[in-house]
Amino acid sequence: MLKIMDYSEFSVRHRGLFQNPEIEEQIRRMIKDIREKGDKALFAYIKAFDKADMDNVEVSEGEIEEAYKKVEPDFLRAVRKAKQNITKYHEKQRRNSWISEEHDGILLGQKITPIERVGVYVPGGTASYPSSVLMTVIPGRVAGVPEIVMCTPPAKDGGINPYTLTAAREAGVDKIYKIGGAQAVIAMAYGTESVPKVYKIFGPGNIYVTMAKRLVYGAVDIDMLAGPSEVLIIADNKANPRFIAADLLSQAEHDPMASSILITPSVELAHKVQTEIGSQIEGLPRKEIIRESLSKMGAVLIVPDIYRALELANEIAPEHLELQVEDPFRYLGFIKNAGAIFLGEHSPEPLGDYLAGPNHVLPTGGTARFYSVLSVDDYVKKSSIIYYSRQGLEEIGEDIIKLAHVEGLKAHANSIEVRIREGANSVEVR
Ligand code: HSO
Ligand code: ZN
Repeated sequence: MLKIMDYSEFSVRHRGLFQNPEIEEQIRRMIKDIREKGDKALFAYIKAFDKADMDNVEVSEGEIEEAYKKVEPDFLRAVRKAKQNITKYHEKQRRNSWISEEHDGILLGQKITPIERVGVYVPGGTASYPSSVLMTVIPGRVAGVPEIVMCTPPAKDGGINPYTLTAAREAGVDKIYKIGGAQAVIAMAYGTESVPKVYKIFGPGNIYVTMAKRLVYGAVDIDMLAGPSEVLIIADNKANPRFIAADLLSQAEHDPMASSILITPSVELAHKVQTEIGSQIEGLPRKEIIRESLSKMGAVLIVPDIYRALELANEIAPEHLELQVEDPFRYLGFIKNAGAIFLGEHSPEPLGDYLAGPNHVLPTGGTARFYSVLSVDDYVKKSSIIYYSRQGLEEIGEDIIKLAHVEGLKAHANSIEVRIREGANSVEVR
């Protein structure tokens, strides 16, 4: 099910964005509808797709209290521990505004302002992960975002997964709406009578949600377009095949299109991992998904040495990269493209999914070449601050005027001239 091959036989699969003109057209129509008719259109979509009680899309305090009664105490304990670690890690990312004095009374700086209101989408069903609620909400709280709203689809009985609800409350979500799918994204992007407009939308979702995020981008910002999970493990001959098999299986269980790849110079290890996978998979409830994922997207690649493995990893640019090799820190400098890097045999990928502290929202599909892991930076804006004294402006004024003239922008030049040239242009100088 997991093919062993020489690395030269492997070509990086195209993992580009899913294109679907029909879905795109459908979502465009929904956008037009909800923008024009607000709640009236939104409620019609909720009725059609979410089957929820339309008079009341906002989750009440009572529902949250009920959810707390349903979840196990050790779930809450784990969520609180995760919250602590995630908060602590993200606090280190917080940037301060700064202002610095140049010469001649010139002050330059950068002001950091949290985005005023953000929206988080949380999928329903089996892909409803409380851990993703924490990962998308906590960095916003750390950044100082004043208002965080969340949308998640209700179950058939109109209720919401109690794990999602309690995780949302623990993470600090202000308002929760029972809306799923593309209509949730569109409502948050444009605002309706019952859903406030947000300025940025975070969180994963199915193809409809992802397409809606793509199409509302510009009207609002979005975090990124999430694709199926990926893990790439680089291992040497001393690595533990049981650990490696377990980690490959862990990502494969996410999605039939998830990709789990092992790269190693050791043919012996490759065979041991294959055997381990065969025995470990038997105990896994999602083995059908895993089988499909491993046979379609999985591979074991044999390379001449670890350096060739690292080159290949840079080419693939995986979401998660594990280095199960001796002295993994040695290779850190060679890694250019990876969303998250896990070092050593006791740092498995699921550690990062839940509790280590760093974010688990990561670039997929090779986008680790240019995108970063979700961070506090994604929840703030930066404004530049400029203060010049007259003397400071005089010193560089002629250069500005020159550049303005070259660009054919006389009014730009004038704005400087009226300040530094007495009586210039007969505009009154204050
Ligand atoms: N590994 C996923 C995140 C996740 N795993 C959530 C479990 N829960 C991101 O690729
Ligand atoms: Zn995972």
